[in-house]
Amino acid sequence: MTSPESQTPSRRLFLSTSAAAVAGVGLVACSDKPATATGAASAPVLGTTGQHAGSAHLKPGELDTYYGLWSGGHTGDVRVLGLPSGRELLRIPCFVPDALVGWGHTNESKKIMGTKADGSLRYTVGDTHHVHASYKDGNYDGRYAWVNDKINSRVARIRLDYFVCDKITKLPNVQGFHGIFPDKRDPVDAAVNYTTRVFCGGEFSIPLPNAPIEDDTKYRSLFSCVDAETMEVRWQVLIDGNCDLVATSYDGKLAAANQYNTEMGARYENMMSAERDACIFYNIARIEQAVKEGKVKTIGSSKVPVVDGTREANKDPKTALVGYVSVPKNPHGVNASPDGKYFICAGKLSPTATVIELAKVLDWFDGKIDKIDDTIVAEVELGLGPLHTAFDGRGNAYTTLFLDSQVVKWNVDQAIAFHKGDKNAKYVVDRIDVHYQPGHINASQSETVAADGKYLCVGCKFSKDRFLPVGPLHAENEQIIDISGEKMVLLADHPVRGEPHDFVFFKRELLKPKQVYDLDEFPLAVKDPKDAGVTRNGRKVTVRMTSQAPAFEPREFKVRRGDEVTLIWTNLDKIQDLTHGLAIPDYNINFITNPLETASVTFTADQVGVFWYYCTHFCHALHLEMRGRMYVEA
Ligand code: RUQ
Ligand code: CUA
Ligand code: CA
Repeated sequence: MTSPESQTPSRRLFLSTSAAAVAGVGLVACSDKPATATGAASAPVLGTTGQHAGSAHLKPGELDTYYGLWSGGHTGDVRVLGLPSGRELLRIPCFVPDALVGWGHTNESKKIMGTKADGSLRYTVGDTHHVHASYKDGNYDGRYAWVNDKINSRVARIRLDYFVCDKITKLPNVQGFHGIFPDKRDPVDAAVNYTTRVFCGGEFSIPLPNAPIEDDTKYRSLFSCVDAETMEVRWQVLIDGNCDLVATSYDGKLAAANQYNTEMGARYENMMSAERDACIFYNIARIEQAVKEGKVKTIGSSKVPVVDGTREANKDPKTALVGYVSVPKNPHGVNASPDGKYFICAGKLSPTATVIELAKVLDWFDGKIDKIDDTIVAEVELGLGPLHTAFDGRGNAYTTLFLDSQVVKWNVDQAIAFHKGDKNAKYVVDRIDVHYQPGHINASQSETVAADGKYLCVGCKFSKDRFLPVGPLHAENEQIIDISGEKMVLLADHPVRGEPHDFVFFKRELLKPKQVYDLDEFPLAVKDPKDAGVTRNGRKVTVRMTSQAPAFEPREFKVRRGDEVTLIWTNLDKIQDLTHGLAIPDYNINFITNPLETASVTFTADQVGVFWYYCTHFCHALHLEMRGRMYVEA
């Protein structure tokens, strides 16, 4: 570890277990820095430097130039933001029911979310952390995005043509599914230049198969590979330590996860007892070969093939499926530089960032390098509590400093030169105060070959005094920073509903969203109002319904008490923005259909009377008049 006086204040000490225990509060809470920062950092405000890429303020009617995908945290959704304005455009429900669209209420969404034998939802809570999109030729291709659910170890796929979740997969034998990243191309077939796999890191170690065993030395974690198309789990790797964040290389050959718990401790004191932890590298082609050759086992009732990635089984680099690179104490975050050369692990409990050269990692797997730690080309001090890193495509990295409430901009080549011994190499370029305690960070197009170095978004975990107080629960503060010049310029604060976590943002041209559905997307579509009506099969009744503003078809229908009613509804309005809602009073039913969308609900007609079903989504001058009667006869 190197520590130049000129680049980092002397108070930046390596946090030992005892020091951190004493100052434990500093690791979880925040300093009481006032809004007007008096620290050493320069924090120019828009307009004072005149070197900004643009304003975060758009004129009425002006469109944003970037799409942003934000994970919603324990609201279980993904949000779509326009950047640089920071305006929220949509929430895409995934793991948690949503009242606006009826997610978790319609039969179609329940099927995606997963149900119990009685038809009710298996899970109604979620915890999304990381959202990443599919790649082609090193840039986003607008097909899919994926997001993790930490609580129940599920991965959701979002179709980026309709901005909807279309599949959810549960990872077997995994608890605390944290990091997720799609591959960027195939490791062997050069023709497959797009995402075909999604890698998922298991954070918590558990007995495998799970059983109430107290001896934590028997616990292990799994790293999982999910097929991007079928969403089936292809294989898993049993590892020592745990997985935190995940990164993938541009050639498809490597994936990595930082490990903060190489100690495999069950309590935090034990999790931070070692001075160094690791970044584990996965050799994807070798793992797939081992799976092909059947060098696998299975765990419990799961049929997913599991290969052995423990240290003991991977000592010989020439046959190793994985390699463990040592990095300082409890690292957090691993990010791939857009030039494809490096993965960077931030130190969290160490004030450093570690730069690992991927060509050297491949050399190690080829037996050309003896010690895997010789793949480290820099380990430099940045500040206190480094967490995540973004890139501008001009050789600079931007790392959040959680404890310092700062973003530090540093030059990767200079850091490598400094690490090599050039004490004149100035790698820290700039620092800026953020408000407060930043976690994730990302730059426009950051982890793509097209990193454009224009904007930086910072997810601040504490907003404290930045917004009007609204009681004890604070809005989070997402800040946007102009990084087009030498110095960073803070452009705007955006309050966001808790608790967004990670995000990516990219040029709007990369997406081609459709605003009207295709009727053929839905096998149950009622394509013509003439097909609307009631059919009965014993106590099972099917109501086929269509809508065209301002009327439902049929406008009334009869069922009998005790019938199991399935109502299938197609919105036949094919004009963009013409969404209708369908609510049935006292039956707990309310969902929408967008233009040419079909959705259905199933309920038991258990109350007798007249029930006015009505449109809940403002659609027409006669929106209030858009209603009909359901008669439930005794
Ligand atoms: S981790 S604040 Cu859940 Cu994304 Cu780093
Ligand atoms: Cu249809 Cu309002
Ligand atoms: Ca540790």
